[in-house]
Amino acid sequence: MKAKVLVIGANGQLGSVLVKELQHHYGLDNVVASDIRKGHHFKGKFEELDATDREQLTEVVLRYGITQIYHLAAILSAKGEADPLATWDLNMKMLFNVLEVARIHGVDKVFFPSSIAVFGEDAPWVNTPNKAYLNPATVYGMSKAAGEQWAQYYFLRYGLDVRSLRYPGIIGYQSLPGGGTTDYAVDIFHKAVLEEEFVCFLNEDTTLPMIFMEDAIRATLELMEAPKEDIKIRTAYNLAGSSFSPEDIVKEIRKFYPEFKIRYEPDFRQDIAARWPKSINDIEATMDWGWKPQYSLETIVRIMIDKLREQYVAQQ
Ligand code: AKB
Repeated sequence: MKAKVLVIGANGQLGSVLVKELQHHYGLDNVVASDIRKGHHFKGKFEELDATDREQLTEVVLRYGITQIYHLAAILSAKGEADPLATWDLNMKMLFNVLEVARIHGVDKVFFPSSIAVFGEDAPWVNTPNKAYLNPATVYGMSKAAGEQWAQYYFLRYGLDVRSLRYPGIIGYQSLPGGGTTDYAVDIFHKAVLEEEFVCFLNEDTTLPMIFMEDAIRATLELMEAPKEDIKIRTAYNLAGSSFSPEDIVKEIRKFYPEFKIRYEPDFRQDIAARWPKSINDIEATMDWGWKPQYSLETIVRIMIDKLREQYVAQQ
């Protein structure tokens, strides 16, 4: 049977890029992009969909005969702290709706993104293993840690093929992140290319796991395409790209913009970052479905600067 794919949260940093890749992969007519707001101008099908509304979600799934759901909508780590209970409610409600609608209406596969935010102070900070203790300190991290358990529950109890990755911070030129602790690592490139000073909300030496958008998209598709029997972890797979700090990025940016200025003004996001791993061990992803990242910091910086320069020139 031909795949019919629904992407929830299609206007987001990852969603807007993933939709195009899925359209390329499955054909324009077989992908339905959806978001709570119109906004992005996708070619192909788009639905204004509030995933907290189970009836609306059911209607879209049935109308298009959806066989795969990529559920990307969530309130992220930094924004989520402004209203903890609302963040929990929203993130969990959307996930339960997706899992229930998928179970009841026979959707073949569900993708649920998790995050390095599931880890907290009691996990090893370096080379954090897949099975490390999870004690997240943000509501977003708590919703992802609980979500992983629910993903596994739906697989074990109902046989629903839910797959998940713990994304590091995603860096891409195609879209802007919103509400995360790793957002600085995209914003810094925009400031560099605009030749403006960057005010960084993390300390200069705060090393975090990051991944280039192209690697993140490829990992997602590779996980979702892998034979079912190869998916041995039904909570979520650790995923590594490369790890670096603001000062590491600055060093690379100054190869292109020697005058680039940065000021460090750490805020509450520094406390969030301080409890996250510095680097991730993703051996299970490598062993089970062949994951291998391709982009180093040096390459990421070169591509980000080239592409953003092109974008800003085209806007003039
Ligand atoms: C965030 O910073 O909240 C996200 C994430 C690491 O999940 N980018």
